Amino acid sequence: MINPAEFAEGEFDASFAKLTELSTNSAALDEEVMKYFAQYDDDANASLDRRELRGFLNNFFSAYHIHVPITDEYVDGVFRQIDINHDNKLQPEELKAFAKLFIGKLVVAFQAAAAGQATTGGFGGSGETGEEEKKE
Ligand SMILES: [Ca+2]
Ligand SMILES: [Ca+2]
Repeated sequence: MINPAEFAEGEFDASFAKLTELSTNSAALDEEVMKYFAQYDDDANASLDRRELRGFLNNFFSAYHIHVPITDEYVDGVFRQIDINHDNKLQPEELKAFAKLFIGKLVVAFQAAAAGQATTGGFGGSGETGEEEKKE
């Protein structure tokens, strides 16, 4: 999922360091999430819909060279995972809560990549091997 060889020189370490910092500093993570939130909330209604979430995922995954095909099913799976109160919109608080879990997984994936191991993902949604992730 994460291949250090695809990163420019120093980029992998910089990304890894940034993610590690965000995973241990929740104030910094909240701030980062809000920055993204404002950026991708196109219609400025203080919530993200599926289209806006897709824009965010596209950008974020390419920034970190994360190879997950962002299909409609994937976006929908991630969306439903984040939408805790099931109002079909993503509020900043929901995205913050999700970001904490997500960053934790990313750090693990980066650690594995740094150690030269392949990981089998588990980034939520229904992509990849995520089929057995709790489904109701
Ligand atoms: Ca919106
Ligand atoms: Ca919601």
